[in-house]
Amino acid sequence: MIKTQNSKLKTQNSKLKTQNNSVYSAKGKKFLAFLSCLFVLPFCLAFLSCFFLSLNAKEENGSVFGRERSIQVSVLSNVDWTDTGLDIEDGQEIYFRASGGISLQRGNPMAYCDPDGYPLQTFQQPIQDKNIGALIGKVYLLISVEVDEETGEEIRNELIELFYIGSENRVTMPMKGHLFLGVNENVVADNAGEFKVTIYLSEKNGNEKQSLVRLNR
Ligand SMILES: [Ca+2]
Repeated sequence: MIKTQNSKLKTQNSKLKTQNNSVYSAKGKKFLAFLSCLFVLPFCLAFLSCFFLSLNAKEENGSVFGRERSIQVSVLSNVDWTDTGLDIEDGQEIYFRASGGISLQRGNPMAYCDPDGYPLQTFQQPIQDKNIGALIGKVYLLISVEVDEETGEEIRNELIELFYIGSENRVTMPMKGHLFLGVNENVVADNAGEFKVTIYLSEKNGNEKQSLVRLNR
C-alpha cells in the first residue's frame, strides 16, 4: 500500500513539474515577446518616421518624381481646350499643380472659382460628377480620317478620354494620345480669366523622355 501511495505521489510530483515547466515556458515566451516589442517597435517607428520625413522633404523641395521636368501652361477659360503640346503614353503618370481663378460668367462676381471649380454639378458639363469650372484634362487620339463618298464630308475616327485634375493631382494617363487641358464647363464663350498649370513629367523612363523631345520640337 505504502509503495503504491509513494508511486502515486511521484506521479503527482512529476505532473506538477510538467505544469510548472509549461508555466515557465509560457512566461518565457511572453517575456521574449515583450523584449521583441521593446526593441522592434521603436525600430519600426523610427523607420516609418524617416520614410514620411523623406516624403515631406521631397514635397518641400518641389520634387514629385525624384527626377522630373516641368512645363507651365496657361489654360484660358473662354476656349474649349488648351493644347499642352505633349504626346503622352498610356499609363504614364503626370503631376499637375494649378493656381489662378476664372469667372464662369463674365461680370458676375458670384461665378468666380479656382481650379477646384464652383461647388455645383450639372448635366451640361464634360465631367458631370465634378464641380463645374474645375480644371480637367483630355487625351485625344486620331485613329483615321475618311471622306464620305456621297457628301465629300471628312469623317474623323478619334478616341477621347477625359479626366479630373482640380488644383493639384497625380493622374495616370487613361490612354496614349495628345494632352489638352480645359475647364469643366460647356458654355465657355462668356468666361474670363485663366488657370496657371505646372505639369510635372517623370524622367525615369524612356517613354516620358520621348514626350519631352516631341514637346521641344
Ligand atoms: Ca460660362
